[in-house]
Amino acid sequence: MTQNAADTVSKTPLTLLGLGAMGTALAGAWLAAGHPLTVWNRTAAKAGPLAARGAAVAAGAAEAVAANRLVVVCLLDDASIEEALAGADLTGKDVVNLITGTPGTARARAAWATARGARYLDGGIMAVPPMIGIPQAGPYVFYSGSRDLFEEHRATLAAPADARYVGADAGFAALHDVALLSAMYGMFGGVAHAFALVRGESVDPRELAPLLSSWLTAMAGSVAATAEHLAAGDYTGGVASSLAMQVAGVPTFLRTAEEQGVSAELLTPYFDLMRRRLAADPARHGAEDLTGVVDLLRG
Ligand code: FVH
Repeated sequence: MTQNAADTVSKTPLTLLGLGAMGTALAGAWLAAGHPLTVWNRTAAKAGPLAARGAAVAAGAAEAVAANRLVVVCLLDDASIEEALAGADLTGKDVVNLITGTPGTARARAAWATARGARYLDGGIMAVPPMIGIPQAGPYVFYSGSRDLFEEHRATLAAPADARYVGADAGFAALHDVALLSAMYGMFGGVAHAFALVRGESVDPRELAPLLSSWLTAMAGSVAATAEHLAAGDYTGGVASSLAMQVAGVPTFLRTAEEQGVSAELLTPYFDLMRRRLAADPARHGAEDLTGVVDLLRG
């Protein structure tokens, strides 16, 4: 991903709006890869270290947008885009929006940019700032929207993190991003419950940690099994742990939480869904795995 600054002449120049934690990391990666870079940030002082590394610093967002055709936006949220770009001329620009937002927000922002004469690509960053520019850390960004924009700027976009195009619907990058992050928060919830169970006992959390990590890694295989079941429309193939067996075990989890003085509030919504699925048709659903919960969530 990183290349010598000597390559600068052949590299696409670009503008980056927003120098928070993520914007600063992105800027560093583009500079390291030799891209001429113009930056703007509401709090101007944050641009100082990047200026010292060769970035041009614009006095305002409109000036920064005017500097280059490719304009990457990494501000806090959609409202900050509205505010920052209110006076900018987007005619003929290629706007890449990297804020974390909803699919609906992305689609609306795509329509907004298109109406102002720009091509639009939305991005969902699957990385935290220290991973940016470090390929071995596995950073990548989901992109959706204008395929022409993506193909034209693919190499530039891939300098900080691998670039993965997921469709012409501008909302799809956000959809993929939020889907993955939602699963992550479910995992965080389970981990918090596990640590709460052992807290106060003579169990060192540092000894539980590797056990938790390896168990969660082993259980990650269930993701592919769920996908296969959803694709097949049959949730009973190759089931090792039936819904009936797992629902029978629910009281054990609830009683253990009670014995340990731990609130089960992170687990009970999921257990309730498991029970509802089983109750709807015990004979049929009892032989399934947990995939049926997906159907209940869709309503
Ligand atoms: N950091 C992370 O771990 C995650 C990783 C995944 C992607 N997210 C999203 O990336 C967007 C930017 O995140 P960030 O980490 O850079 O966020 P901050 O460090 O808080 O910086 C926010 C920047 O936005 C500027 N800003 C805020 N409001 C306005 C406004 N009304 N007008 C103009 N600029 C605004 C702020 O400027 P300043 O406070 O320095 O003046 C920062 O440049 C975000 O969508 C994450 O969800 C990050």
